[in-house]
Amino acid sequence: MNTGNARVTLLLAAVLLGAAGCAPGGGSTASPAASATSASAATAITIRDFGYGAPLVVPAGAALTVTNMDSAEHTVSADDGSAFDVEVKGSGGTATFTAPSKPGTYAYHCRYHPNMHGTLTVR
Ligand SMILES: [Cu+2]
Repeated sequence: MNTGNARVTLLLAAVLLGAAGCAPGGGSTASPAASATSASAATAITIRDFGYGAPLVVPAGAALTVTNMDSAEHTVSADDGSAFDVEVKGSGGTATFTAPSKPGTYAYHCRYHPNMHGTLTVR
């Protein structure tokens, strides 16, 4: 009888150890780095094929980076003429500007190509 009980105890211990060993492997699914990357991309404008891309929503006073993938030089110029106005050299050139501190929707254009239009929303 004593010997039998000892075998049962050993079996239980083995099962418990096995279950505990499995737990850490099943828990590693989250990847927080992905969300951090998309958050920083929200303050970037990429000009491509004479377009500014999707409308952008940024916090007031955010630092914005503009990258110009076209060969032509472009500008990011607020339609109101004063909120922001930067030139961006072509072929991967970059420029930075500060989003307005006053919340609102700011339409902008390219001074060289008046058919280019974009929208920046400040919250
Ligand atoms: Cu342009």
